[in-house]
Amino acid sequence: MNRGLETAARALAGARRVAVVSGAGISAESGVPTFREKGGLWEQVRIEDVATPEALHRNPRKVWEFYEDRRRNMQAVQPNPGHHAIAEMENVFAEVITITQNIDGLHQRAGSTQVLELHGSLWKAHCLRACGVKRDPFPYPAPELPPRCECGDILRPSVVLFGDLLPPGAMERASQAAADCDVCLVVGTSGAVWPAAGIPLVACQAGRTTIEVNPADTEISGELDLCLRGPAGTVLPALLSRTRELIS
Ligand code: BV8
Ligand code: ZN
Repeated sequence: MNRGLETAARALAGARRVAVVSGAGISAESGVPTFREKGGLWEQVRIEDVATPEALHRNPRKVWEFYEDRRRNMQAVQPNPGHHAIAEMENVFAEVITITQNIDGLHQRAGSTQVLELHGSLWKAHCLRACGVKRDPFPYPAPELPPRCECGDILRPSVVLFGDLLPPGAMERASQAAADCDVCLVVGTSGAVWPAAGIPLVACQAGRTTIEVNPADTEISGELDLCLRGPAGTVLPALLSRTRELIS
């Protein structure tokens, strides 16, 4: 047994409340590309061209093509054992809050019910002019690109672009969950994007046990208590099964 995993399982065995902070890495084994690794999304397109409010106003069709491509690719994608292990944790602990930077919806499809989508969702859209129209769900495929709003303007993806504010209250709820948890699991995130990257640090400052699950070092590894170096799809099921052995 990996010593780090045993220590992590012992911490979880004594926990009532778990806060999970996840990033693109948890969806990697489902075949969803990450952003900043070799061959990642930001090597294929420039953030300035497809993932900022300025890009959306300058060339909404180009932004929609980027997001509609990702919605298309998601049609063949399933949650992986990492997502399922997190969903299963809701049956083991009194409270599990899954705070995700991902917009793919895979945590919910795996069965997680307490999911906080910090960066929005590929499956929602709302009026660019903010006439109040929200489309939830906004199913794939979009009827046209960019899709029309009833008010005559266009719809935008309900995704937090670089330079957008996070959804109102999202950071407060996420920070509260990190401060109140017994254990904070940080899975598949490089810790590069703010303010999401600061959430695990709230758990650290509150003296909670923080456990990173990632094959590689990240920008926040040095702040965390335990780093389990491996893919989420292998580490999380092993961690959950060892924790259950210790609890029973
Ligand atoms: C904002 C939606 C107020 C779009 C995304 C300081 C404070 C506040 C803001 C800033 C700041 N400094 C800079 C900023 C601006 C900016 C920012 O953080 N820029 C970064 C790049 C420096 N932040 C913002 O604009 C935020 N808005 O703060 O508003 C404001 C406004 C204006 C000016 C100032 C303040 C909004 C940020 C949200 C942007 N939208 N996503 C989309 O998805 O298309 S962010 C995007 O990056 C995704 O959400 C993604 O999830 C997220 C983080 O990336 P990761 O998930 O970590 O993915 P990454 O590829 O980086 O890493 C993958 C990891 O997985 C790796 O570690 C790898 O080792 C690991 N891995 C791989 N395989 C596996 C694995 N792990 C486990 N298992 C495996 N099998
Ligand atoms: Zn409208």
